[in-house]
Amino acid sequence: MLRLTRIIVLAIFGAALLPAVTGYDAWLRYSPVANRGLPATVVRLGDAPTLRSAQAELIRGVKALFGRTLRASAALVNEDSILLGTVRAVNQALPNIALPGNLAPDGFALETVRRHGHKILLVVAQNERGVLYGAFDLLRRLSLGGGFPPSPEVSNPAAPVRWINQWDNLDGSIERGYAGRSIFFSDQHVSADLTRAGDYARLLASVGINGCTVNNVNASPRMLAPDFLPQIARIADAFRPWGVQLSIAVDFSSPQTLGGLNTFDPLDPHVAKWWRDKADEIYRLIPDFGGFVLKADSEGRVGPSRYGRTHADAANVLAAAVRSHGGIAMYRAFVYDHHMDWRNLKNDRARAAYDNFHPLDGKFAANVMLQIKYGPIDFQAREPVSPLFAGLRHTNEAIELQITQEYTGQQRHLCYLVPMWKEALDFNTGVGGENASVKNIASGRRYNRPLGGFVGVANVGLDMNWLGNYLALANLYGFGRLAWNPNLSAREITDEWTRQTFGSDPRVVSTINSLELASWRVYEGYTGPLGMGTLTDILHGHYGPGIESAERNGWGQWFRADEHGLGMDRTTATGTGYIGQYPPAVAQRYESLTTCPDDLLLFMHHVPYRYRLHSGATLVQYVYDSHYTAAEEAQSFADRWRRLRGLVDEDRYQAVLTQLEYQAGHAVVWREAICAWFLKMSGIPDNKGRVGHDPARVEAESMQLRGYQVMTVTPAETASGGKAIVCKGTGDCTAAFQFRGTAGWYTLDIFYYDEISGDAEFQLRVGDQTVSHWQADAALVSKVPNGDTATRQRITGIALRPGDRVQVIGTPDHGDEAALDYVRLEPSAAP
Ligand code: GCW
Repeated sequence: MLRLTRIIVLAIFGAALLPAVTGYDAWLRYSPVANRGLPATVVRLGDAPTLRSAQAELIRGVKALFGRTLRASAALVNEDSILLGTVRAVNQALPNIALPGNLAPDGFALETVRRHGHKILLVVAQNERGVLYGAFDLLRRLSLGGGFPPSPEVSNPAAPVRWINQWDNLDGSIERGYAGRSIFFSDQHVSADLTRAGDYARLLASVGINGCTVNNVNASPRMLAPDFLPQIARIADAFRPWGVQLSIAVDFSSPQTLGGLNTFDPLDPHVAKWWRDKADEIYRLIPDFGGFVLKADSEGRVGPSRYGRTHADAANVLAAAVRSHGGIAMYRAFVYDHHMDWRNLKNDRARAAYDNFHPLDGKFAANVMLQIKYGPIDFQAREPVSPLFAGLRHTNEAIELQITQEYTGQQRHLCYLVPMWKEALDFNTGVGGENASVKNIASGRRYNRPLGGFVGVANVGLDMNWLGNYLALANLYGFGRLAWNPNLSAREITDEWTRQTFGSDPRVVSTINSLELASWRVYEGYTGPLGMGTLTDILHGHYGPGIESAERNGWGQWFRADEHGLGMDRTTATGTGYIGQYPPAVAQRYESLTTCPDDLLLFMHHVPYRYRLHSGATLVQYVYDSHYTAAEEAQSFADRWRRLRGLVDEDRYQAVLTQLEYQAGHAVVWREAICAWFLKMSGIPDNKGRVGHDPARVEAESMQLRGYQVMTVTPAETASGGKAIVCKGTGDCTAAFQFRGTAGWYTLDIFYYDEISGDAEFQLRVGDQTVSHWQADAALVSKVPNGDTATRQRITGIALRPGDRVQVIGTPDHGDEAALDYVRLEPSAAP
């Protein structure tokens, strides 16, 4: 609600009223730093839109950083200057200067040369887009307190394809988007105002991203409609100054549904012609169009199987249509059967990508790329790398990473994914040779492929800070940096991002860096550790705990728990044989319990609850411990952030604090759900006595209720004791109890449910005094009390005396029934 008000206020009053700091400029804030003695003029050799952007961006950045306005020139001047140009243009202008010979497309060099006694700081690149990247690189150095490098430096991208996918629908919604509506579409049209699209392209260009697919891979055929393409062309126009090539996801049945043909068989010549004509039509409108992205035969999408054709047939017909224009066909390897029989212990969704695509290696055209999710399931908090990376030699590959935090806390939880991506990228696939890492395969280096790349599903939205969470923007930044150079370390990337985004105060930098870097493992620790899957509700929001939703259905995200143990047996000896899809070196490590890493244990093996991990703990005790430790760490995030008060501007300080406090509460919800479930399933108690035993808790259903009714929550483990209370009418309801502890200061944690339907209100009263009042107005993904909506309100510094009457008063609103689970009272030090 708050967000919405803000957007409306901004829309009405325009940019002039922007608060001093929003996330809008993300890491491109250019906060003032000490001047590094730059010359006064910036010369641009040429007229290309990206060159113009490079010059304008340098002027903008330097003005913000140093408070001076560089003079813009379109021709060489006789004074010290910054010179922007391609190798060709610079060679012409300065014929006697030797330029670096090893520049790849989009790569750039920074080099100082002399001309008539003047110093020229060269930003030179193989193509114009590279010059823009060089300008951003220079600005990054300046923002971080550095200067123009003293000796020549060359920077080439790891791979030619560095793309973003947006899962935007034409009605303006975004599949798995957590930051508001689409910046591209509304109401079946391209939005009239595309300022945000241009500003997004600027952010992308600043980290070297050169392509963006603007619509959902679950694509609408309307994308290709003749009246729609000119609208799409407007987005391409907004991208072009930033060198971001537009591409679109297509519906494979388009030749029939849109084109009126009686088939969409990829081998039918009429179909092939339809795609060719369509591509020609697109290129007339968008000469730098990037190509097509296709999700076929997956999750209900139609595909070549309809006609008994292969994925190669499908990919190649699209590729042929765009080939003469220099476009590519990105074919998603996320193909699996979501109606699989769970009773068959040999069935395994993880096998699908390899089983489907490995036999087709070598059958794809030269301008096809297979876009492969990093893991074999679906962006879980922990997965092994997909065996398909090693399973292809004669096919162009791209690795698909997910910036939008679908399964990793949906930007409400801090979960910084760069460390996870680094693990995947650095993983040695076991194919042999020096370049056997996933990053070298995906970038095309291992097998000298013509194409290779990185695709990040970002799903930014109209929210002022793009991803709806200040700290989550590090994922977008980090994706771009890794796509450019996957050899950067997570620490380097984080440090760059933090300092550009929050300034260089060492306390701020070290706190934010360490929160970011710890966050993925913490998230994993309170959700589903040991490779068991995230344990979220996979049938609905993919957000809160929903453990059994993964079992006994066709989706194949099974972890196969029973009263004896859990885990998917994927061994070749007794299991699904998935492990055999890896090259022998890797397969052997996973196949044996002795060498399989604990982090992936349950992904690879089925083991009993009392199985001992390498760490020495039993499986079930590890699950308990991991959840308690990680939930405490999540709480420590909020506590550590609090120490930055006054060091970070108030707006961002408060917004991040609110988010981290919410996360700490939800981490407890996760802990409680998973631990209760494991206790019930295994019957093995926690050896530290915590699980199922919390004397500090007063259950709502045991309070004196006025108006409130007791309900059974599903799944049971998402409410303490399986029950909550709801207020069904329109008036207030009250739940009260008498405090019986010792007199002193207390922290009260109120666990309630914040349903999406309305904005219920709560009051906490002690005696006759209202000590806290809050609204349940977060847009959480469910309408009922469950793991998605369970929320904690922490109220500190309350003095209680024996006999005090403590009351929670709930006011329902539009179907949000002010549901309450329990109140926890924890003695605290005097505030
Ligand atoms: O992760 C799953 C998502 C779907 C998505 C699909 C995919 C766009 O839950 O929403 O569809 O992956 O990647 O195609």
